[in-house]
Amino acid sequence: MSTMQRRDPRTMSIASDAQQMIEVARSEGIETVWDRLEAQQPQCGFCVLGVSCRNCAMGPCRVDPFGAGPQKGVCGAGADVIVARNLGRTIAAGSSSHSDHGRDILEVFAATAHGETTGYRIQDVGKLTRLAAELGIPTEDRTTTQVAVDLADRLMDDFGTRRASLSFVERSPKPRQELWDRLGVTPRGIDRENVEMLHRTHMGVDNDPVNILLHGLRTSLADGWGGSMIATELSDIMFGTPSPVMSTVNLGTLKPGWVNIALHGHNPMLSDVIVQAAEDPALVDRARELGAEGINLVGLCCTGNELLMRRGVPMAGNHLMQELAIMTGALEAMVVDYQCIMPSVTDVARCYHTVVISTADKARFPGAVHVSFDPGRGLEIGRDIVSRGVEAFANRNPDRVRIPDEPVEIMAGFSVEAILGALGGTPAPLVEAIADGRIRGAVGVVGCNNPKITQDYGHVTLTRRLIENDILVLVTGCAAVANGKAGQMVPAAASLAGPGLRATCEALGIPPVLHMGSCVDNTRILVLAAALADHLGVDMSQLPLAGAAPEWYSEKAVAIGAYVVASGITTVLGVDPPILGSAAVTGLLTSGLDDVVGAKFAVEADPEKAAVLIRRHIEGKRAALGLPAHDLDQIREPVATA
Ligand code: BF8
Ligand code: SF4
Repeated sequence: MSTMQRRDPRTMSIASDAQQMIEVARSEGIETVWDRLEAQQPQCGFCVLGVSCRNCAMGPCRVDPFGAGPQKGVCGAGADVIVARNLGRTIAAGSSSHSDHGRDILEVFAATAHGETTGYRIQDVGKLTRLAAELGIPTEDRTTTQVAVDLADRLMDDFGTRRASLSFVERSPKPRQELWDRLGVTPRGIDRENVEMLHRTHMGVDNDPVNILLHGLRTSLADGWGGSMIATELSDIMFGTPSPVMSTVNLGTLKPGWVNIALHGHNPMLSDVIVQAAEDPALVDRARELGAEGINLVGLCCTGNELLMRRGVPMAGNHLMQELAIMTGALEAMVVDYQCIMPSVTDVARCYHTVVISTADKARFPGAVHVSFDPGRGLEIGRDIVSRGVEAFANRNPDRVRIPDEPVEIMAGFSVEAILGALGGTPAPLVEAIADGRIRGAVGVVGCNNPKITQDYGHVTLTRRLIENDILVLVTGCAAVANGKAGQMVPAAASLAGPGLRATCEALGIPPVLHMGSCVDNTRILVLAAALADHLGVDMSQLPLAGAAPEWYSEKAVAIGAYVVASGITTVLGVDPPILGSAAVTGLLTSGLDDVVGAKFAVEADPEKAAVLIRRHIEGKRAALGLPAHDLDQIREPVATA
């Protein structure tokens, strides 16, 4: 029996649905992500520190961090250059993923504007008009179609090389724009910055680690104020701007007698038409004919967040739940688009009746059925996919159905529009609550699950400590799902918050932890921060704000962390980034950057300690703004009780 087999599931996840399903995986002999992490031990020490390089065929090379072995790669690159280049490429990969997702949405938006799609329409005409006006596109006496065509054209330009600065950069506070200009990091073209990063990190191009890292900031800004922001804004226009909605979360959202279809990945484009298709009476009748009570759609990962935010579709789980969801034996189909979908899902599905249906031509999964997405036949394809899920119900083995737990309630749908709406149309009440100290500040707790951290422990613990101390928490991605499962995202959870935050939440009927969406929707947090800064006439770096990614794993999370810091918001990571092999890069990111962009990274694996660090940071920012601030010495971790 491996150590993994002996390991207590409570050390693997704090979520009871996961713990139960880990036991099921063991009893059935099915491999999970935790088993594979164990099989990889010990992981390569050079890679952990970021000092290995395979950028060319003179290598691969590695630098000995202890000084005994080689200190340079074959080309002469030392640890600082290698670490900076690797980090630069990681940022480019993350930014590219978000931005290519944004481009896919933009292309469907453009095709919809030209009347070339089925199943899509412009749902939020008000937002379309506001956005067009913001970008200087004439709206008066023009049809929705004309405005949409111009908006699509304008945003297409943001991807290329024709502009000096991305459209949405102007949404950031003026002092921040000036700073970016001075530093030469104003993003120009979304694709351009990513391509330039790949160029700079080719052997023998940019050999100055600081110069590479500055371009890393520019690359990430092209994601945060570019590709991701386009994804969010156009998704709102096409699928509706989220407003508060109640739903449920965890594997208990799967229903025993129903056809269950999970929508997994990141892009709402196809999943939105699947939601429409699942209401088709002919498909519902067919499900009943096969003995099911109906068709139940659930979400996984960020496609799930998109559907939860806009349509209240229940959320089955976050990143580490994707294999376990299949093991319930109650999942007829897992429909995947792209990003964060483990290649292992088809292996697990092979042990059950679950059909994995891939839909993006750029993301194929051997072992899956591929239904190529074509927005021109959106509804037809949506029906085809749902129908495959319905037919799979006939193959279900009821004896293998094990759905753990009852679902937990969650409130989602906090777009910036919804938050400002709840505040009466202006950030003033929130600014006042922060100014008088009822709310100390706000923290974006975002990012993934990572099997190196007990699942959800980082998110839930950090969030709890922050709200207990009157800090409003804004969540996206898998962090949001973790908090939802823990019951921290319903209005009644205000009772968990400190007195000031509690009173504010009770007055507004909102939870102390606000679900702002998927990972591309971290841009909503940027927009909110910019609104607060503009209201106060300061830069974002002066606000009592912080970011945290307690359980991050993905390249996208690195891009997010970089643009959040480049925007002036200090960010705490719960998992070591592979940079520690370079003292220069580590020093710059965790200290030197503060003097450059007014924010920096910190790494703290223990969420109790991370909470202390963040509270001190927030009180420091309050004091600097002349707001009432707590004495930093009073901020300590709770003493552990045995
Ligand atoms: O984009 S939080 S594990 S699902 S990368 Fe992936 Fe991370 Fe989850 Fe959403 Ni974001
Ligand atoms: Fe080695 Fe330099 Fe090639 Fe990297 S770029 S693999 S350090 S020779």
